[in-house]
Amino acid sequence: MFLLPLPSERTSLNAHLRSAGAPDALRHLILDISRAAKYISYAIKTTETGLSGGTNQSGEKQLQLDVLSDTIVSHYLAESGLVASYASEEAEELIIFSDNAPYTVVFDPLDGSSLVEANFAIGSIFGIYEGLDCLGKTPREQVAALYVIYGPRTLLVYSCGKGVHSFILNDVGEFILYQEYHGIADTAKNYSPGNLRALADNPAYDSVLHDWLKRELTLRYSGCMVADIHHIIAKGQGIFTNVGGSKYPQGKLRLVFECGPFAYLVEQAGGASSNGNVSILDVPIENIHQRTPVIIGSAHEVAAVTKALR
Ligand code: AFP
Repeated sequence: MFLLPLPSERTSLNAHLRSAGAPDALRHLILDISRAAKYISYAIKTTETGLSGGTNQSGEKQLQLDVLSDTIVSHYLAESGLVASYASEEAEELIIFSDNAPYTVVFDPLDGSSLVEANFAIGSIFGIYEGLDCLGKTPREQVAALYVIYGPRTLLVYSCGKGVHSFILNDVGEFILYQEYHGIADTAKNYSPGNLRALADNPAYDSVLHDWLKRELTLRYSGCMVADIHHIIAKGQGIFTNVGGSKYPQGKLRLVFECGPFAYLVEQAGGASSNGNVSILDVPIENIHQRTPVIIGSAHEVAAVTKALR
């Protein structure tokens, strides 16, 4: 019995990108990234003891999954012929491929990799810029952003500036449309407070947390930014924070690989983002590994938290 919808009865990622008016080169690049994500999804499911590096049951040495994911993405970016350079969370420097390809890709190949052993949801994050580099630009200049969440199901969520849309990986290895035009309400009912170690020396953050507790918002925090922001996008409301304290004065998260792509997606869905002063989308990229405080999600809550943290 054929249980999958026939190809003509569903919208593929390719068809959706086409109907969203993505330029051909950008469409091909996003499709190549989605191919890398399928391999990562497969690697997560099939890797045995090598989740954090080691040897499998046959005694073969395995790469750590985050290193393996980085290698997979790098391979597909090179193969696309569309990438001038890329910046990966796993590499110190920008990697240059060519000076006559149209895009720069920034990515975290496996965010939340420390959670793999616990079998929590993890993900990959991507931002796409035009041109040879992202330095000196701001995340607002991204022409697309996407993430893939590897949970009980594998979903890909993208925006190329015309709303935020999600796709589910089906049994024959194709991403098919799951939901179009995700929206984020102004008011949050869920909260996801990161870097709580900062409470000890950031009294304003401590009072924000107590305000959430007093107002009986619901805690939803997994420790993987992809899963925690996906929760906001899937539920259509929520607030996520990761702000500074003595251990991480700028918070723990990176502007280029994590906060920038998510700010693009969340603002596309009608939410807001802030580094405490301006939208994350307007923070200049001075170095590819720079960290930034981040307050992101439902617009009213982002404004209230930003004010309380000043
Ligand atoms: P790993 O990739 O090392 O697991 O870190 C995940 C992460 O960068 C991000 O996904 C989480 O939001 C953040 O760390 C969790 O940080 P806290 O431990 O400060 O909550």
